[in-house]
Amino acid sequence: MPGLLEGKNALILGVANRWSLAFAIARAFRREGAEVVLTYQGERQRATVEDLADELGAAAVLACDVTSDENLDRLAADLKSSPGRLDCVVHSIAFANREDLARPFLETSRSGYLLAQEISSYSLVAVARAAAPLMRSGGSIITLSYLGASRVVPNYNVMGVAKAALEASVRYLASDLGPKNIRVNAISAGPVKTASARGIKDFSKVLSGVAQKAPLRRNTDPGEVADAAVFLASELGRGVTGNVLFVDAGFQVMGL
Ligand code: NAD
Ligand code: IMJ
Repeated sequence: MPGLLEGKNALILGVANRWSLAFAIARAFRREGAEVVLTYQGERQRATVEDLADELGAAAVLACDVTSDENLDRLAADLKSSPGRLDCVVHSIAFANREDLARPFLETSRSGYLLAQEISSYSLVAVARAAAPLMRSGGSIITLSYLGASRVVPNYNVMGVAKAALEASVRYLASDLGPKNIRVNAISAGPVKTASARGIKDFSKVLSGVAQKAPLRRNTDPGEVADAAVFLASELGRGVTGNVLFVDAGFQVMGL
């Protein structure tokens, strides 16, 4: 049976290691027949991401720190020469200062606020602008969000504000790029134990609390997030843009 993404070229940003949601998405995209290009943030990640790329049969591995316009320009130029056309982009990137995820939100510094916004929200706009000219047959841009965008989640703090801006950016980008048949959506994933969750205060309690309360009475599996990304990247998602799709075992519908 042909895969859902046969003949498509995908750029996936945000693989740090094999627990990254971006890696689960890359695996699902390969399973469905896509060619994938991975990026890594910096030299420290290079060897790990190259190994994971080999394991996947990725077409290329490129460096891209999203805070650098020069890196983004080089990425766009490299992609223009090969594979030449892009159909999907997955943006799976977030960062805030660790101390801003532990003390009251009220204490957030100007620089900490701006850093979280730059890496976790503005970078989607920058990546979309770099990638859109390569999406000549239309395309699908997917980012990862979290419930803390619209509800107060303990310790999520400045990241919640950045995710709110990210979800609003999804809507404005969907409006700008829709006429080119480029769709832009977010997947709001339930908590998953990745590097970005490690060391977060009481994260195990968050996981067990969600599993108790969610309609499906369990946590979110990275493979479920990845399959939703396949849907959004494929022709099956052709009518969906500007949306936030919750893949969270239903947790967000609960009141008490
Ligand atoms: P992860 O740590 O594996 O991924 C985060 C990625 O962001 C890393 O690959 C890191 O290199 C990258 N990154 C940070 N700063 C960067 C920069 N300046 N330039 C380029 N890349 C940079 O963790 P993850 O949980 O897979 O997170 C991926 C996305 O999923 C994030 O947007 C996160 O907010 C979101 N998310 C995670 C969860 C969860 O519980 N793990 C839940 C919902 C949403
Ligand atoms: C992160 C912080 C506080 C509560 C949290 C999280 N909950 C969940 C997360 C309940 C699910 C994970 N998440 C959704 C994120 O987006 C994480 C982003 C993040 C994590 C770190 C940890 C290490 C660091 N900076 C970070 N920046 C962003 O130094």
